[in-house]
Amino acid sequence: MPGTKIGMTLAQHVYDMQSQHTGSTGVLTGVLNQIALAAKIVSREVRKAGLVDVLGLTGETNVQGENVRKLDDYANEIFMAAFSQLGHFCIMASEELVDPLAISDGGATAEYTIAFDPLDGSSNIDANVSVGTIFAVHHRLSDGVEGTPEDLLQPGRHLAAAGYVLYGSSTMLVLSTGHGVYGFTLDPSVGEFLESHHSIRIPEKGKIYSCNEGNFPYWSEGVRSYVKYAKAADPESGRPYTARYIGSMVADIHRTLLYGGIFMYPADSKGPKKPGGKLRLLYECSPMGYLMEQAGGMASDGRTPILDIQPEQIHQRTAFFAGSRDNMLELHEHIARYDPI
Ligand code: FDP
Repeated sequence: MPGTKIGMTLAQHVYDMQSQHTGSTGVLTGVLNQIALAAKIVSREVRKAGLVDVLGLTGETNVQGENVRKLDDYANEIFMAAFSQLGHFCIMASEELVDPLAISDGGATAEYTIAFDPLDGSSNIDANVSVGTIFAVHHRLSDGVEGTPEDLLQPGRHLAAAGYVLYGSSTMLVLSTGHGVYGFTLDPSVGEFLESHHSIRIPEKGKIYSCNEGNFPYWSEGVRSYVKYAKAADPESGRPYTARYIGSMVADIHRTLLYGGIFMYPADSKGPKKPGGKLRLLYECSPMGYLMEQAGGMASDGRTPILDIQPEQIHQRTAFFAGSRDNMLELHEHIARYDPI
């Protein structure tokens, strides 16, 4: 009917992007369909978490007499099952697995690797705060039947695709295949992710700083100096900035992408176990850094672009800063001035 518009589905978007930019359409479309399917299943469970008693009760039995599991275990199982099928991936790494899992089903023709955090921010879930899934897809390097850890240990600069699913007031999948950042909202009535955010661009400068300021005494001089600057009154330059911190990375990054500003999880001297920061390079910072750059923003560890860091371990942690270009440059200035190398 003339004038009637129906949304662009995620599958159609990936197909179009691939045919426009690479001339080949099949495999990455299949990969992202698989991610979307798993996201829909996890979204369904997240939505009924409070009702069916799946919150934080590993090993217990619910009223139906079924075994109940923590939602992050469940999400991990669903995404692993999705990634094992179809023969696209030769190896996967999950926040929930100590070691990567090599996959032989696709043999030498499995083109991709995937690193993911199945349910990031899960410490928030019992309070009904938004959580998310983060994923990072690389082309494989090896050519054997199974992938190797080296296939996973690639810098973010080489990503083939990355994104996150935010289980918030609606479920959204935000994605880049290297040609901008696009957002898709799940329409539960038709069971499809429909394009809702066309070519997301982060504002060049934002007024929000986002960090766990309870760690202030444990940060470096440069980071402390920047946070003092962010909240100092200087109406001419639009300060003080506003503070917002959800404590759930996917939700904080999503807000930062849309509204601008800066998200920070600096290294701190609080826990000797995590001297380099809390967040994980491979399946948290690298994919989020990729989205930031693709949206016109920046992401770094305070000096080096996150996408240029060569990962050495699967669960490696890093300091992480991401956001609007101007805010990131301000931060870098403070770090360069006050923190000796
Ligand atoms: P969580 O521990 O709840 O899983 O990556 C872990 C993460 O959440 C991020 O989602 C979040 O940004 C950060 O940790 C919050 O850490 P703090 O509680 O130390 O602020």
